[in-house]
Amino acid sequence: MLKNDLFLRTLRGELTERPPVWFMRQAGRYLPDYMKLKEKYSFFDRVRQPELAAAITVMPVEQIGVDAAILFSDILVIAQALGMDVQMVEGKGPLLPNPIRTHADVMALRPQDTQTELAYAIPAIHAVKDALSERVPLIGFCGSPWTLLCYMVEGKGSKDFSIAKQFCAQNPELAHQLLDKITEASITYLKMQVIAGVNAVQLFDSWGGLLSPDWYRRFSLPYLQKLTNAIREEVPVILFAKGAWFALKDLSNTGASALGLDWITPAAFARDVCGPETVFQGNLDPSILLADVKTVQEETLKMIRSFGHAKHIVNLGHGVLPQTPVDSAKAFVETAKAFEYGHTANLK
Ligand code: 1CP
Repeated sequence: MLKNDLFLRTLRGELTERPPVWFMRQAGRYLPDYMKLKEKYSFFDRVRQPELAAAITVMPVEQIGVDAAILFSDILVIAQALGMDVQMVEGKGPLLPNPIRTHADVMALRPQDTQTELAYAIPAIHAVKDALSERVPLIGFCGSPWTLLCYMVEGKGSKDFSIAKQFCAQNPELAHQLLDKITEASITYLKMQVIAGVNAVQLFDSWGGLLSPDWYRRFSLPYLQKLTNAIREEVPVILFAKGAWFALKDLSNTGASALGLDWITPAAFARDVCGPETVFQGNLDPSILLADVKTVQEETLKMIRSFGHAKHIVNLGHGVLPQTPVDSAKAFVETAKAFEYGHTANLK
C-alpha cells in the first residue's frame, strides 16, 4: 500500500489536508546527480536501462521531497516506436532527420509494432516501482497526438511549428491519418504503462496553444478525448495543454481527472470556466524558481492561495528550467508541504 497517496486522493476529488506537489521535468537536468549520469550514458540509454531510469526517476523524491514520481522517458519514444529515427542533440533538443512530409511517409509508420518497440518500458517501470517501494505514486505519460505530430513533421523543436501547421493546412486528411496512427500507438503504450504499475498518467499537449480554437477542436481535442476514454477507467488522467486556455471547458468535459494550467491562465479564470469541482494542476511560472528563496516562497504561497482551499495539485506552469538552483526547487516543494487547508478537522 502507498505510504503517501495525497496526490491520488486529490485526483479523486477528495478534500485533503494540503495540496500535493510535484513538478514537470522534475527528473533531470537541474540535479547534479543527473548531470553525472548524463556524462556517462546517452539519453536513450538512460531511458531504456531499468536501473538508470529508476535511479533518475527516484532522485526528486529523495532529494527534493515531491509527492509523486514521473517516469524518466520522453514523449518522442512514440515517434521511435512508429519507426522514426530520433536523436537528442546536446544543447539543442530532439532531432528527427527524416521528418514526415508525404503520404508514403505516413503509410510507413507502424503502430502495430508499439508493444515490441517499447517493450523496454515494462522492466523500467518495474525497476522504478521497486526503487520507490510504495513511498509515492508513479506518473506515466505520453505526448498528445498533436504535439507528437509537431515534432514528427517539423523534425525538431520550433517556436511556431510552421512546417507542421502548413502540413495540416495542405493535407488535412493525411494529418488526421497521422494523428490516428500516433493515437493508436499512444493508447497501446499507455496501457502497457498501466499494466506495469503506473498510478496515473499525464498527457502533455505542450504545443496545443499554437492552434486556433477551431483548429484545436479539429487537430488536438478529438485525439486527447480518445486517449482519455481508453485509460480513464483504469487510472486517473491529467491533461496539460499549454497555452490552450480557450479549450478549458472542452478539456474539462473529456472525463479527465485534472487539468494542468500554465502561468498565463489565472486560477480564478479556470475555476469560472470549469466550475468548483474541477481539479487543477499548476501553475507557477518556472522562471520564478530562478529568484531567491524568499521570493520563491512568497510567489508559491500566492499561487496556492489563488486556487482556494481544495482540488489543486501544486506544480509549475511548464517544465523546470535547467539553470534552476536545487534550493529553489526545494523551497517550492517545502512551501506546498507546509501549507494547511484548514479543513483538516472536517476530514476525520
Ligand atoms: O539529457 C537531457 O537532460 C536532455 C533533456 C531532456 C530531458 C531531461 C529531454 C529532451 N527529455 C527529458 C525528459 C523528459 N521529457 C521527461 C521526464 C520526466 C520528467 O518530467 O521529469 C518528460 C515528461 C518529458 C516530456 C517532453 N519531452 C515534453 C512534454 C513536456 C514539456 O516540457 O512540454 C516535450 C515537449 C519533450 C520534447 C523534448 N525532449 C527533450 C527536450 C529538450 C524537449 C523539448 C524541446 C523543445 O523545446 O521543443
